[in-house]
Formats: sequence, C-alpha cells, structure tokens
Amino acid sequence: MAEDFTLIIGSKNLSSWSLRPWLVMKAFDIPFREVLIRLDQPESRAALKAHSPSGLVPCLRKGDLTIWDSLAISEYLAELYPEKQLWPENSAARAMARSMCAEMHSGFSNIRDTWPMEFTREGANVWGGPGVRKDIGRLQFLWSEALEHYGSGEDGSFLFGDFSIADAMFAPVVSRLRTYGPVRVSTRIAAWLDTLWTHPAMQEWGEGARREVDAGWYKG
Ligand SMILES: N[C@@H](CCC(=O)N[C@@H](CS)C(=O)NCC(=O)O)C(=O)O
Repeated sequence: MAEDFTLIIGSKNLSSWSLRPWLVMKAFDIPFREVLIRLDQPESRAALKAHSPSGLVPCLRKGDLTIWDSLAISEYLAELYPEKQLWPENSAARAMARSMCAEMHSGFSNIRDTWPMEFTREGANVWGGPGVRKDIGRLQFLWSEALEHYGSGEDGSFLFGDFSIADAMFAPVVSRLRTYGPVRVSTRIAAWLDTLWTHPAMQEWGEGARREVDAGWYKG
C-alpha cells in the first residue's frame, strides 16, 4: 500500500537531493511517512547509515523495498502510478525531460559546489564565478527549450506543461537562485521560477526549513 511508504530525508534547509522526491510525492498526492535526519551533526553519519544503505538521503522504504537515490525513487513512483503521469505524456517530451534530469543528477557541479542550498536564505547576491555562470547559461538553455517546445504557452507554465519530475529535479536550483541571486533570466523563465517557488508543496517544504532555522539549528 502506498500509505506504507517511508521517505527518509535530510534537514529541509540543506538537503537538496531530499527535496526532489519529497516534492514529487507531495505534488502527486502520494502518501508517505517522513523521517528527517538532521545533517551536519556528530550523530548524523550513524543515523544516515542506520536508515540508508548508501549513508545518503533521500531513501524510500516500503516493507523489504529500499530505494536510495532521488532519481531512482522518482522513476519507481512513475512506474507505480502511471495514471498520475509523473513524466510528460508525449514520448519526445518525456525523453527530453529524462535527459534534463539525468544531466542535473550527474552534472552542474559548479553551481552545486559553490552555491549549497540554504532554502530559507534570500537575496544574498553572491557572485559564483565563471563556473556558476556557465552552469546557469546551460540551465537557462534547457529550461527555455522545454518551455518553448512543451510548455503550455502561458507565462508560468511548468517545464513540460503540467508539473512533472523535471520540475522537481530543478527545484533546488530555483531555491539557490533566490538565495544567491538575483540572476537575470528571460520573462518566460522568471515566470516558471515563480510558479515552482509558489507551488504549495514547495511552500510546505519552506515552512519546514523555517522551523529548523527558528529552532536554532543553524546558529554559530
Ligand atoms: N545521488 C544521490 C545523492 C544523495 C546525496 O548526496 N545526499 C546528501 C544530502 S543532499 C547526503 O545524504 N549527504 C550526507 C551528509 O550530509 O552527511 C541522490 O540523487 O539521491
């Protein structure tokens, strides 16, 4: 039963990989129990190892089943709930969405290393250097291509029209642009950034991240 899912995640203010499948499950109304491991603590390593075979989060569990990678979790859920269309319906769009997600999953190390996710922080205006600029250029190209060919045509469309795994895969980058930007983008991309940022599931994650900050997790 779907209700038996447990998603193990890291601190919401920091864990960019955890955000992705969490967002997929929330946005597509897939019920789950959440186990949150506070990262960067002396006991984090042991807790991560106890919950996830790779010692990394996210990890999805259901009975004997363990899936320990954000993209693998998303693919599994897409197979389990074909009627929910977690990937775009059109096969060419789906192939492009999968390529974009794979590229995000294995690349963009400049932006990932230089601008770590800090979900609650906004407008820091930090120049990331040429590597970050290169990554942002490539990201903007991909987002523009998706929106132009497969978006709804309305400003504020998701990448492939309806919300999909592709939007979730780039959600941490949306947060990073808010934290370290502002970054100049096209009107169409700006509208997508807004749509994703204000998605109820994204806002709910943000409330969790703010509770961590208010609880003093990031002092000192
Ligand atoms: N390829 C993995 C990457 C997972 C990953 O690197 N997770 C980080 C958190 S965002 C982690 O667990 N770090 C362990 C730590 O901070 O000690 C995925 O897509 O799920």
